[in-house]
Amino acid sequence: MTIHTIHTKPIDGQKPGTSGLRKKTHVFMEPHYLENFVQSIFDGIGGVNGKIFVLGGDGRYFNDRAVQVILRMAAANGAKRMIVGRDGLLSTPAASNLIRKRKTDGGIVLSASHNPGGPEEDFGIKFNVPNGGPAPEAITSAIYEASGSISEYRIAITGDVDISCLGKSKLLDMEIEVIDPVEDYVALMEELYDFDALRALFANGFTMRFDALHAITGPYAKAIFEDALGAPDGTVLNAVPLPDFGGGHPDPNPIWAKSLVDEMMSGDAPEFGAASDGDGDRNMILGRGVYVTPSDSVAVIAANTDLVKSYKGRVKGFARSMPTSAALDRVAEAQNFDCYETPTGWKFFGNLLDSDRAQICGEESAGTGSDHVREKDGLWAVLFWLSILAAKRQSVSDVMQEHWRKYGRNYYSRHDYEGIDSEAANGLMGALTDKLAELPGTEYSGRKITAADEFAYDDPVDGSRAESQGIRVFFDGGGRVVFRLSGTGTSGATLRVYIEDFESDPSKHDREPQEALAGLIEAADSIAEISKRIGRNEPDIRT
Ligand code: G16
Repeated sequence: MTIHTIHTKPIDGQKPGTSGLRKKTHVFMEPHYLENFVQSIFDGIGGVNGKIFVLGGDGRYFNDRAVQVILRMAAANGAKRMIVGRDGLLSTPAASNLIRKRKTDGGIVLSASHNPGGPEEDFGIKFNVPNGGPAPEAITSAIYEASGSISEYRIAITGDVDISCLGKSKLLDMEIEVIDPVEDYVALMEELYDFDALRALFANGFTMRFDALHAITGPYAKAIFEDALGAPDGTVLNAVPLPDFGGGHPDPNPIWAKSLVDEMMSGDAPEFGAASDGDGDRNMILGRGVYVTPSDSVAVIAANTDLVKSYKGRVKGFARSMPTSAALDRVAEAQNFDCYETPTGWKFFGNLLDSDRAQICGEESAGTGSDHVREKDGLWAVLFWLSILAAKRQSVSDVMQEHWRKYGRNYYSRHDYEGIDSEAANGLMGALTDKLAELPGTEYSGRKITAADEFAYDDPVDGSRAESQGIRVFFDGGGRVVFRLSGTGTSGATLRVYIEDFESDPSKHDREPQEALAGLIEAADSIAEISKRIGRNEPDIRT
């Protein structure tokens, strides 16, 4: 076996976005593309000589090939050990857990999350740091810089490594340890939650559906809900991970998990429904006849931490991304806790969790999590909800009504305009930025604007500043509209418009969100000239 040093040239566009580098799969499969980026990760973190890493992905098309390349490159670059999920599989939260538990120097996670998979669809790769979380901006910038000056990469010339069986083997001097991708994660969940109480819930006939959308959480969900907690076979749907996720988008929202939503809205719906995404870090929560927005979900979790043994009495702070609704802030205020507002991207929670300033975090983009790992965690959120339902002995709908009665309701919706022309999208954001100063005091759809700004974040722990993180427009009465461009798409641009309004009167808590928000939706269109600038009258997705 020999080490080859391959001469290469920088490839444009290897700039990590909101969560790692995401491109069309065929782009990753072009000569040197993956290799250049992997070597840039290695160089950007100061080399891998003598270091230990976790490696795995969500099983999407090209996962198997990429794992082999990364193993051969890690060995050629002098890594000491790679801890790999069997068959190259690991959910994102499971990888985060392993990085922390095994005290490694970080990990490489292969996923494009909720984006579809397949030769014509998306692939992605991200580096997680030793705390288990996504690399912060300073590191992603160093990786990007390395990609801009790369002239060679090192790779071992050898056949494929067998990673289909548990155990240890060697590649050059590097040890490869193949582990069960599910085991450590299930053990962590058992530490956090009262599995006896959850078993009793199912033993009493509680009904649930979990849709794994043919993505990575299938085996994890089977092991937890059906094997460990005794839920009947068939509780977990679409449990077999497929390289193309069965042709769908592994995105747990009312569009891509429509059949689950339809079942939950039907007459004989189970009591609880949930879904997760491609790599297992996102979640969707449903009850019989009710969809819980991610912003409400994290608020309900935050309000009920004392119902879960591992959180009782030790939670003192929350964090949410800026576009997430202020429902979480209301819980924090009532409990006299801190609530941090960060830019979009789980990486911004890392310092807050590490410094124990926040213990529960959430994002409107279906991400909820805590300090148990440093990624958002879909199944963790589902188990938290199950624990709430088991303790309160209430339906999801009753939990929500009670929560809104106590804290008020933040009506919320996100409108996505996908695949739009990048120039038009940048033009829209630029024009909005230019008119920020003149917005306060003006009225749109009968609502007065009280403030408008471009969001920037100063990290209270390391003092770093993140600028240009989206435009916020505030209205009287607690209304808000936020505009930003997605950092996870792979074709054109995606404009996200986040609309929120506060209602304290319980007699008005039963409205349909699109209807409750109609005035602000109209205002958002006028302020940003959406239809005029991008030529669309309707968003592609409303969550
Ligand atoms: C990633 C990040 C999240 C972020 C989401 C949406 O999620 O980890 O923190 O909220 O993207 O980002 P954007 O609005 O820029 O598309 P995931 O699940 O895709 O890794």
